Amino acid sequence: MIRNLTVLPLFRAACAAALLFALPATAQGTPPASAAAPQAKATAEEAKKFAERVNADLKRLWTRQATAEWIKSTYITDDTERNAAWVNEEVLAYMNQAIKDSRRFDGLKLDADTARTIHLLRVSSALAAPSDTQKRAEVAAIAAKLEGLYGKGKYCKKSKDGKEACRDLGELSDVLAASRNYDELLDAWVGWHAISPPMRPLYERFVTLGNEGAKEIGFSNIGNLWKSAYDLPPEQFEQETQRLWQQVKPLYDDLHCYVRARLAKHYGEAKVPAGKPIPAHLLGNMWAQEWNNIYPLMEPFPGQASLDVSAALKAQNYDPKKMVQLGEKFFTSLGLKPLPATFWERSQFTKPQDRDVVCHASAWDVTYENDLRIKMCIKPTEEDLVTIHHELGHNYYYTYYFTKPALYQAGAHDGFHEAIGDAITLSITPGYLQQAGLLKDVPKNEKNLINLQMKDALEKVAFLPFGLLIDQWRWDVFAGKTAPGNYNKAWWTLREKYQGVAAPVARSEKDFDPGAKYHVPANVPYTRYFLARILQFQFHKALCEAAGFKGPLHECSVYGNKEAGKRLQAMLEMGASKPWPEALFAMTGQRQMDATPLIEYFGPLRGWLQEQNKGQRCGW
Ligand code: X8Z
Ligand code: ZN
Repeated sequence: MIRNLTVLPLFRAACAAALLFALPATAQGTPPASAAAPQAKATAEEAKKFAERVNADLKRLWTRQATAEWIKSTYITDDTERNAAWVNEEVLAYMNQAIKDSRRFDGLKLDADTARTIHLLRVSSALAAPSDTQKRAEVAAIAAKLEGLYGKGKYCKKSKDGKEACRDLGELSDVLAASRNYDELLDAWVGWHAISPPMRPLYERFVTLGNEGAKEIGFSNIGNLWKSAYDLPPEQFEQETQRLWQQVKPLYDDLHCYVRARLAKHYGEAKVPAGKPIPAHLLGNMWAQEWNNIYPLMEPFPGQASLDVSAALKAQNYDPKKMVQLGEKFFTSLGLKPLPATFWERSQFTKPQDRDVVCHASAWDVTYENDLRIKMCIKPTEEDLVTIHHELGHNYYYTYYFTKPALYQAGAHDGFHEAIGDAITLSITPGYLQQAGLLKDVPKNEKNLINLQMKDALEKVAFLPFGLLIDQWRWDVFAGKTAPGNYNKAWWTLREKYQGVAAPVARSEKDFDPGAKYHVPANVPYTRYFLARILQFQFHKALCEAAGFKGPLHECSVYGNKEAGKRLQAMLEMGASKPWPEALFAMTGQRQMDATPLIEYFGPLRGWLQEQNKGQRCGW
């Protein structure tokens, strides 16, 4: 379910079925308005009514969709998959028809809300389906199947005693995070990447059918539909992403150079050669997207105060609920409201033992009426504590806009939604953690600062190229620039180009490595996370200013500050009602996304990295 931007697979908003009452006469397989009998000239007044009806229909449909998706994601079976696919079919049918019907109002002078609603209707879904009933059913079934394959993915192998043991993504990720043994890491990496080849033919068909659907509603392909959701022409949006990448690339390059040199010390120059991409399985994460798990190998000044929050969580027997409560406390300290009681009753915090579920974290408002939940498989680690804040950021967006019409129940753009919780985690300073009892005293000195910044950069800066490249790959796939026969090759070309990482063993077109990353089989657009990594620093700076903080950005924590809370709440309440530059302006006083605050935040580390890298052969 992707309503939430966090994870609805198909849609940016959950959806579902009550088509029968849906749109005028046309919903559900009947011919589009343009093909029907000639209609009287449309009026602005009709457009307004149309927009109101669409919002009401979508709220009902999306609630059904989210309900089916929640059940499926927390209990993967053939039945729950089929059930979700059915509902998705209905939503897809509704969307296709409603968008076509909205064309009647093209060229009319509409009031701002009606115009925005119609625009959002056209771009708010991450998938479009053809109006052909069979094809629509097929694309919905494929979508459910793809996510199911991912959710059920396991790596099984026989041990020496002949017994077969299987490990899921959580267990394999633990190996990637903790092991420092090259071959053991390789085994876990290769094992997980064996789940996705069966997805390949499904994905290929998914692309064909999705593109057909996109064309019917006026987009050249699904990638262009996605790129059109940023209040900019799609080409200009693409340029924006490149502009932002150019702002941060030099910092990424410095980090990459340092990390590679340190890895070479541990694994040997032969395995990690200078001037070459880093093998993708050595960076502490299945996709090499965030590198904080290898902090112990990277620690600039060993022997300083411990920054090991995971150890503290374990030592203090933090259970998942207590971790979520700690997250909630940050938000309420800003003066935001507590989570509703139903959140605690309905969320999935831990992995059920008796069934397959989608463990990939997500946040939901199932009924679009403050029915907030998170779905996670929480472990007592710092990584999961950060993810909890991320998910709660989504929930706090939901809770402040749920009274708005359905199409306004979304972020200013999807990157905003992803950035809220992350902006809050930037306030999780050692001082805050100390007060929460999760760190001992971390004296303020240069060494501790560089250690801390290294840890942050391994998470935040390392992610940037990965956040960008997933959709570079999909945009090209949807546009037909990357043919199915080149899916895997194109993937590794981009991973090398942007991240400077390489596949650790030879890959071929028998593999389908993009499918081993959740958002590809789940069809969740990914550029949002790239934008969020940048926006969160802009938000953090704005919140710090609202709080009256004076001092370097990396020292600021807005914990407990009601002024910062007010500033945040004002933006959350806007939902998607205004083009995003206005929401950004309300929060930061700027109308452009800008990576300067990110660069500013990492100022101290940057200088230190450049010193370390002197004489190194950087780049790849
Ligand atoms: O998918 C997520 C969230 C849910 S919206 C857990 N994230 C991306 C990922 O895991 O790949 C957050 C960071 C990037
Ligand atoms: Zn998210």
